[in-house]
Amino acid sequence: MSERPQAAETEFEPEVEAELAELDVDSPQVGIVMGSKSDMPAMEAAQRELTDRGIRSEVRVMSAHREPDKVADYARNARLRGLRVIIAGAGLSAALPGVVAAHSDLPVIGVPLTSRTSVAGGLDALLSIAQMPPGVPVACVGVDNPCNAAVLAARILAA
Ligand code: RP5
Repeated sequence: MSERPQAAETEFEPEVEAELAELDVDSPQVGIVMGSKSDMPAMEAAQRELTDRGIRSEVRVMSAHREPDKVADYARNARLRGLRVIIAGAGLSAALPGVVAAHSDLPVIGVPLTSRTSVAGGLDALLSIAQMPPGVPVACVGVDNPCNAAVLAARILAA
């Protein structure tokens, strides 16, 4: 019977190992994305909450409708880059959290936001985020409540 070949363990020079360890230590654990710059004043609260809890995060603006390829690339690479949870805030027909969840198996927390032209006080975004089809889950916090998304992300990381 032939022996199955063993996967070779990758060994790096000590300096490279140290650099890799440092990269790992500094890399963000939570990605905070939002559909527009106009969402920034609201979504900054999520980063503040994570920072207060000692959780590293990164913030990016990308629209599921205006920049679909950028969103797909970000979501597909998120796990490889070391992210463990993604918080996605959007207003109006808020497709961003769902599209991120379609391209990544990381937990996605959606934040429905009100914006200048929201209808029914943000109900448009709330339903767009919460009403995902079976098999593509997005956790959904309350309208304009990015803080709760950060608290939930912290709980997921600690679970
Ligand atoms: C959504 O449309 C964004 O998330 C934002 O909440 C809303 C309005 O965007 P802007 O017209 O201000 O860029 O996609």
